[in-house]
Amino acid sequence: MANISANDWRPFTSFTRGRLMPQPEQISAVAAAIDDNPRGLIICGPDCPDNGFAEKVVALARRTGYPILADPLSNLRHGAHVDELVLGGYHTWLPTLEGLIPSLVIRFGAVPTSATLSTYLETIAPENHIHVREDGAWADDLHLTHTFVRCDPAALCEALAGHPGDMASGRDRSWTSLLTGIESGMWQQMEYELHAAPFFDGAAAAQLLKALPDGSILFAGNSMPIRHVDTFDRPSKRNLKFFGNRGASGIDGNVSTALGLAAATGRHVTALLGDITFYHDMNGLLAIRQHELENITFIVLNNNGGGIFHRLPIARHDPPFTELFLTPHGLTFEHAAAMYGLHYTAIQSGPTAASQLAEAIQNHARPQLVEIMTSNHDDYLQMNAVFARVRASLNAKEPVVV
Ligand SMILES: Cc1ncc(C[n+]2csc(CCOP(=O)(O)OP(=O)(O)O)c2C)c(N)n1
Repeated sequence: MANISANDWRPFTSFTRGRLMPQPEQISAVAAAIDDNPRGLIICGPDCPDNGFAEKVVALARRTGYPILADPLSNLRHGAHVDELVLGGYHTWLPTLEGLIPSLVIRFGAVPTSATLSTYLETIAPENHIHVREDGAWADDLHLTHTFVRCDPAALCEALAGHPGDMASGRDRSWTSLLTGIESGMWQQMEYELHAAPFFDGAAAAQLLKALPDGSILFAGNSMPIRHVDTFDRPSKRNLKFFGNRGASGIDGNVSTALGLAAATGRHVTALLGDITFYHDMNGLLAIRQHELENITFIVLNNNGGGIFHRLPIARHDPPFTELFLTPHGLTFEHAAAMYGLHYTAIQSGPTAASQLAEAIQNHARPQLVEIMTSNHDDYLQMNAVFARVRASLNAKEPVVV
């Protein structure tokens, strides 16, 4: 253990926590479930542990042939551990999987970001649903869990990956290759569709994800940014860490959280935020001067309101939709950038927007604010159109075979 008292400063009270190691009977129970279920799925939600878990859960996936659906906030989508079993495109392709059902789901972490994934799980209600968490916190609002295993997930995965049982021999290779095939076909098609579509918020997120500097951190704000990241972030071997405030307090404090990450880690942080989220916590920008932060880039998708609300039934009732839900403000943030000492770039939607964004991320002085002017309604329409086209193409290429 580190010599806590040798630090220059220390908290009033220090806490240390040991690991809750899996017991032999816990390991054998999960191993037996794997033995009995050749068609399985591993789901890693937000807040998976950062103690070697990524490598160990991938080893378990290789051993069992169970693909991993990795939430962007699980921090499994990027890193040296990533291989073809780490899937990130499921929000788009899951609805095309009609008729194919895994009989075992092993879940780690908190409730996944993707509503499509939740709907899928609710619809198929897998016969065996195991949830593993060390802190014991319930994170299954659908109440599908049959077995809750309370222990260190990394230690459990390690024990299972090296288990002497029969786990590998019964695996359903056609299930594994079906999912990995749909995943790679989906990304190919998505690339094509984004290229063909006019620029919109989702396309900005996709462009940003490709341009993130290696070794950096992305903070994805609540509302649509984290959902766009979930949709457009393709797993890779790049060294990236993602953070978000899901389940904390909505759009509160997102600017401050991103700045806290920059101050605490010293790594470059890119914060992708909606305009209302940015505006709501704009006072937090003072921390840039107070802590002399240079390692921060804010990318604000200024679609003039809360675009997420187009996805709710209230959108069909205007008034009061525009005034009370969408809340357009007509502001731009150039003066706020000047006030808090941020380098400022404005990008208008259009054919050159994607390249301007890539340029701004790579080349401009920091701290900086890049404001992208988009339309909340166009984002809604384009997202629906892109989903429909990609899913139609997957259905056409991948006839559903059980
Ligand atoms: C503190 C707080 N107040 C209100 C809300 C309700 N709320 C959810 S999303 C949202 C609008 C966010 O708009 P924006 O940041 O522009 O993102 P977009 O929806 O356009 O992606 C609001 C007000 C919330 N989540 N948290």
